[in-house]
Amino acid sequence: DADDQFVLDLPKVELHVHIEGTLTPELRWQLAQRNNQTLKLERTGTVYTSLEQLKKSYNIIPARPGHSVDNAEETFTFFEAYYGGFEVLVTEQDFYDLAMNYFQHAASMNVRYCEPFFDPQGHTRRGVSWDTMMGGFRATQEKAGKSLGIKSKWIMCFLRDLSPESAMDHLKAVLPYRDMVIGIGLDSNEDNRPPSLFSEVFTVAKQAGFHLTAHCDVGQKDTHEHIRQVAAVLGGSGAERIDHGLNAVQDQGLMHLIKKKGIGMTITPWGYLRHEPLDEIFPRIRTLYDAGIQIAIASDDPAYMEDCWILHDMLLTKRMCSFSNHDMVALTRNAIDMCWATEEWKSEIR
Ligand code: ES4
Ligand code: ZN
Repeated sequence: DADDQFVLDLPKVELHVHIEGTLTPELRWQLAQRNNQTLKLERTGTVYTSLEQLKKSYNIIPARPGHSVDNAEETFTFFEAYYGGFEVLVTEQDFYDLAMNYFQHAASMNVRYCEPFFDPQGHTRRGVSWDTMMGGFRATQEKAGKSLGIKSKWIMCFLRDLSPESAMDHLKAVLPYRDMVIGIGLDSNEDNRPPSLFSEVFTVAKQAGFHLTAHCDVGQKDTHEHIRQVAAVLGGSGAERIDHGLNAVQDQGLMHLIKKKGIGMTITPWGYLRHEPLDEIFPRIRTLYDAGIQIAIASDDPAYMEDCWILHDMLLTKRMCSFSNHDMVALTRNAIDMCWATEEWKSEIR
């Protein structure tokens, strides 16, 4: 309807999307064919012999309401599915195609600037070279800038379930590509992996001029302490953004800290429904917004989230938070304010 069209037409900035999380089953199938790879589920040895079968593996557990998962043999946890997908990314062309598929989707939703995450450790540990990975990303970035009108900068994430030493090695290795990379993030499995384990490498990254952010997902153990560390410790005095951090609403001290420091939060609503019901999620988003904290709506891992991209997340948020068109403009402005583009780029979007 007209309101949906209004949201579609908004010039968007996307600040929380994992490029590897945009690998659709169709593209994964195509890349596997091109690379002569057999697609299989390592845990059970199941071989995927058709695209239809592969698509079922995107039904990840725990299931959402209305998305039943009845055969655990053929289903993944999110991390199994996500890292399983990495295997088809081998050549520079694969990285180009992955990113171009995202940029095309993004352009169709009127995304004008984005800061996609990438997980280099998930590639270097399979023997992929930096030049392969970054060469593909660079070519896409240039092409998307020219032919799709989307500007971008990359955010390199450290896998927090790997060591801080590995993170430091990757920070050093990305320096030759630093014109492409604007920031450093922290993702992967948060269990027993507090951000403070990575304080040193984040401090070095900040000194090297990178912007900083880190994930504090919903439904995580110790989430309030993790949020506090991102807000107050990383980089010496805290990161500029928090990815997710929705549980801050339960802690007045954290709310105050985030507001006072002007920390922006990226919010990916569709993903949260895997952890908690609608009526837990949306009132919290509304609380952050009403408290005047900067939040930006984004998509996280669209290929693994029922093919829901930033537009769907925005429409869902609008409906469930009862946001007006005016509020949706304000959310879009937040994303522009929170992004790490130059003032010149920002003013082109505003
Ligand atoms: C992620 Cl949903 C989620 N959580 C943590 N790390 C991630 N990397 C990509 N998607
Ligand atoms: Zn994420």
